[in-house]
Amino acid sequence: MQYKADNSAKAIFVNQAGYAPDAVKVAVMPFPCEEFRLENLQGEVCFTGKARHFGLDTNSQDEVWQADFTQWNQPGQYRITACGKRSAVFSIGEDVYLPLMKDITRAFYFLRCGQDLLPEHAGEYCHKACHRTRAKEWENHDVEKEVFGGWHDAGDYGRYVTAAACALSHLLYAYILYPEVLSSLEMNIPESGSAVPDILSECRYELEWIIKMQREDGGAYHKETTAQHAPFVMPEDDLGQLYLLPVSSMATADLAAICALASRVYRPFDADFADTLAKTALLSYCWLKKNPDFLDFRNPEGCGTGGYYERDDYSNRFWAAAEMYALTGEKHYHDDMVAAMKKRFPLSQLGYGDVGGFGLMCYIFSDCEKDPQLVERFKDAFRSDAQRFEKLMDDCGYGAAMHAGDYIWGSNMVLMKHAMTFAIADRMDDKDRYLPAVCRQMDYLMGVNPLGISYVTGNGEYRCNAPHLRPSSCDGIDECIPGMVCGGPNRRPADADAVKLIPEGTPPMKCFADHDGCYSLNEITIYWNSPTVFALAYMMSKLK
Ligand code: 9MR
Ligand code: ZN
Repeated sequence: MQYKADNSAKAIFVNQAGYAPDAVKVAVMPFPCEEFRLENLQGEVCFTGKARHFGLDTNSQDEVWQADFTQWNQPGQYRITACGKRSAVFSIGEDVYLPLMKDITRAFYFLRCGQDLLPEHAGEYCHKACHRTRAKEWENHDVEKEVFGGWHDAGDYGRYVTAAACALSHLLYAYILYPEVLSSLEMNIPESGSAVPDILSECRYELEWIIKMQREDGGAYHKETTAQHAPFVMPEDDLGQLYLLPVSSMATADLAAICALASRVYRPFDADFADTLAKTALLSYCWLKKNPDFLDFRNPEGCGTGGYYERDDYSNRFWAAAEMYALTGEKHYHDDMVAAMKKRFPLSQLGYGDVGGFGLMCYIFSDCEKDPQLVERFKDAFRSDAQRFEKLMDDCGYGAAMHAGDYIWGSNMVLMKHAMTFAIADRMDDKDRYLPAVCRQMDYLMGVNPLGISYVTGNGEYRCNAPHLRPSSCDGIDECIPGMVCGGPNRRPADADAVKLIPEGTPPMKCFADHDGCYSLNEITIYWNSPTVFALAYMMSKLK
């Protein structure tokens, strides 16, 4: 299945999810143009403006012109036209981002494992429960455990603790910082209608699974997968033996951290669950204290599923100590946090491979007793990142805060993590300075990019529709499950189809194909959706 986004005649690139009336609005054109027009769907010209010649954009090798129509804030449906070319249709309006938010949060529901997805929630994408058999310890097949549940990680059916903790952290912090957006969000999931916000019910589905990934001694299995990735079959037809792969210190620390954080979040809704989470966090934390050395994870021979390798566990231990301190206020965790920090600083990353930024956020935003100097240091780490990213954005014709080296496997996560950094910097300093920067990162994701493609399935006129996502390749339905954030351009294509499709020398921003074989370009994962939820929640909290 390959979907061709025919944007050749429509080389004016806009955010296809639309613009809030007050948002910055910049369309991009890779052709010379002096004047542009904003037209409604009757073809009436509502606004005209002069295009700005940006010059050569390095990472796309396009010479680009920018059409700024920020001034126009009347609700409606429009296209930008110039020199006989036109953009996709887009809307300006209040709540324009709500359908996108619903889709990118419901994406997690669609990835649920171990449960029937019912037509009333999943529509035509309903399917039977999958992966409910007991998993064997890889190293000792006599030990079996019931560990079903959680979200499929991505286009594959594996479930991985560090990836899960990272996605949950993006989502729970988004909830903590932007409750006005997320607590009332209706997601139409089985738990909808209860007193608990839907987003928290969805996260709980993953948390219940992560708790099961804890071994009796507190260590966390790194992942639960079959030995190799499944062929392209529906999840319920993937009947391979499930394994629990060995404990790692990264998984254990991330499990402690996320359970401690969740314990704080769920306390007002369910004290018993909050207690269970706190107990789980403590047990894993004790394991970390007893096992102070880095316990690495590498795929054992015979196992070919995702590795989620990390070079050390400093950031993970730092995050765990920070969350335990925020949960309990006990000083010894503070000491641990400071000790872990000395091993590597700054720790402002927000991804699965380096989770230090979650520790910084935890300390900055929690109300436990804090060392003011440390708070400033932590804030400065985000502030200096944000300044650096802003410069990258200004140097990019498409407004992406990315340098050439950022176009890696899952580059859209880098983009959304940078959007998160802007949002965090604003929150710390109580300003809206970076609001336009966050909007422009979202614009790139939703179509203001040299391919003119929306990287979110089901959203936008010219959108990705053939991601590497097993159910969508097997379900016989033309339209992909909506709301999935695709990985995006990768200047080092790493799968056979991508190597064939992307000619050598293609500029980084164009190393992409909407083809379900191209897992190094076009897969989806929980932790590419989650920072997008965070960034969009920030935008929705600021823009009416
Ligand atoms: O997101 C991961 C990316 O950063 C790595 O470069 C890549 C190769 O190791 O793996 C990605 O993670 C994949 C995981 O290993 C298995 N599930 C699908 C993930 C997304 O492609
Ligand atoms: Zn499953």
